[in-house]
Order: sequence, then structure tokens, then C-alpha cells
Amino acid sequence: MPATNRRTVLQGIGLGGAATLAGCSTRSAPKATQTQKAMNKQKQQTAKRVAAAPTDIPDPISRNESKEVDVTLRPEEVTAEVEDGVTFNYMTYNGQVPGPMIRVRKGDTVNLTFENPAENDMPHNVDFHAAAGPGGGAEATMTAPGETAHLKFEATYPGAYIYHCAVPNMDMHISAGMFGIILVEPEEGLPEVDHEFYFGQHEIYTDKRPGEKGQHNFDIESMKREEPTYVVMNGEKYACTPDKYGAGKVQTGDTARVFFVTGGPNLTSSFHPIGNVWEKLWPEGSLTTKPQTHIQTKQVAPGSTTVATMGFPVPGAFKLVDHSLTRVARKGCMAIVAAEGEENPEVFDPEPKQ
Ligand SMILES: [Cu+2]
Repeated sequence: MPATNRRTVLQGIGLGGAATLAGCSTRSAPKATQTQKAMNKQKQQTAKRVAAAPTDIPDPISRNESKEVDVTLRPEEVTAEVEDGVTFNYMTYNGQVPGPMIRVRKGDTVNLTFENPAENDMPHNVDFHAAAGPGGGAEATMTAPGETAHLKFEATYPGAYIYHCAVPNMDMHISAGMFGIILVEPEEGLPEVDHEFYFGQHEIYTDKRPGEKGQHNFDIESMKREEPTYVVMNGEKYACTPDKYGAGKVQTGDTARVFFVTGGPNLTSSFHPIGNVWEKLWPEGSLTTKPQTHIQTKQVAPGSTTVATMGFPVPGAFKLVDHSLTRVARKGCMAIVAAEGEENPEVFDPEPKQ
């Protein structure tokens, strides 16, 4: 369907046009209560896992010229567990939280296909902070269930950028999981590392207490108060730890680069690697800025990212957390990278001889 016709249809069902853009008129937007009802509907689709695998990242770019990169995003509404025995109706890009990491090079053209599956209940779209154009593509990709939209844009500036859903009730969609990273590598590429990991933090607002068994419904009142039930990395409580899907694995002496995004929609993360520091850190994912060095805790605002490297001089479990630690101890916000290898008592000796 051509874009203009699609918009006409969407406006007809109260979902279209200017109302899709952040902060704009909500003249034809669905009411939040309508969206909440749709979010809390019994879903047909259930998923075993929505947590993105932190190593599921496209390879670093080695080419020296620009090209067109095909990307397909499918907003998928699925029910899955936040933790054992606790289910929630997520909204995702391609069934995972955060959405797939998109990797291009400055000057590349992103050729996006945006497919809103017919079995969905809600309209969705995507706003790329890496796209220079109205709404980052939000209006161009605004689709009702069963529709497909196309968008092309040139990645004109390097950096690690968030993309997220930007329909009128965008806070509800982001808190259900609709955000991810698009990485635009500088022309010269990124420094070589041994490992790369991808993590995204966001809040889940429900009508129950953390850990209370059963289906948790989305609760707009707790979102308005900004009091989430869960604060999670990669969509689920402690998803990327040995107790759930496993920790990231490295060897002592390796270097790792972490791509981190705060989806929010409301809380700023104080991103910290316990037992380590960020050796080099590119604030706000700005890859044209010189990195900061030896940073303990970095605030990452909703709608922003950070890129940071860490080393592993000694073996052990290195916990990546939001240093607002109640979110870690009680609300699920932690990932682990485990380093294996020889002890290095000169650097760190947990059992010194007396
Ligand atoms: Cu959405």
C-alpha cells in the first residue's frame, strides 16, 4: 500500500499521521486505556525466551566502501516469562529484547522493511536516532497489523544509536520491549577486541509485585508514577547470568566491547561493571569523541547508549549492573561476563599467605 493510502487508513482507525511523532498532537491517537486493554489481551503467541543473546551481533565491518544494507524489523507481540512462573505480554522487534543489533558503516544506506504481522493487535513503527529525517522514520514506518512499510535512509553520522517504537503511546510500547541499537561504524572501523556483547536495560510496569506468580498485566498507573515492578537487562530478570541463559564467556587477558542501550522509558541507568572499570568508554555512544578512560559508573539516559571496553586480568564473574542497586537486588537488573583462566595473584589475591 502506498504511504499516503496507508496513512489515510491509519487515520481512519485513529492511529495515524502527526500523532505518531514524539511529543506531537494526540488528536487521533488511541487512548492509553485502549492500548492498555490491547496489551493485556490473552495472546496467542508465546515465546520461550525474549532475551536477546548478548553475543548475537553482526561481525565488525571490514569493507572500505559504502553499500546498501537490507534490514527487516517485525514488531512481534508475544507472551513470555519475566522470571520463572511470571509471564508478561511483551512487544518486541523480531521476538527479542533488545531488538536485533543493526550494524552499518557511515555512508551506508539502510533499506528497511517493516512488517507488522497480521496476528498483532496494535500499530507499531520505528524511530531511528541514526536517521536524519522526520521522526527518525516513525511516520514512514507506521503500520497497522498486516501492513508492511519501507524506509530508506543514509547513515550520515557514526555512533551507537537507539531505535525504538514511537507510536502515540510510545512509553507503553518501549516498556513492553520495543527498543534496540543501530551501530553506525566510523569509516575507519572500531578498535579490534576479542569479544563483543550487546545489552539493553528497560523497565516493566505491572499490576503485581516482583516475583508474584502468574500473568502480570501492564499497569499504566505504576508507569505514571515511574515505579516499575522489574528493571531488567535483555528483557528478563537476570537473563544473561549462569542461573538463566548463561553468562558471557571470556578468557583472562581478553578484551571485550560492550554495546549498552537504555530503552527506559523513564529511568537512567548508572552502568557499572562490578570488580572492574570501563577501560575506554564512549559517552552517549559518540564514536567521533575521544573515549574516556577508567570509568567506574556511567549514566546512560533513556534514549541513549554507551560503548565501552573492559579487560579481564583475573578470572571470575564480572557483574554488569545499574548501580541504583535496588534495581539489581530486587528488580532483576544484572548481566554477567565470566572470565576463565589462571589466577593472577600479583594483581588480585583472594587468599594471600599470611
Ligand atoms: Cu510499538
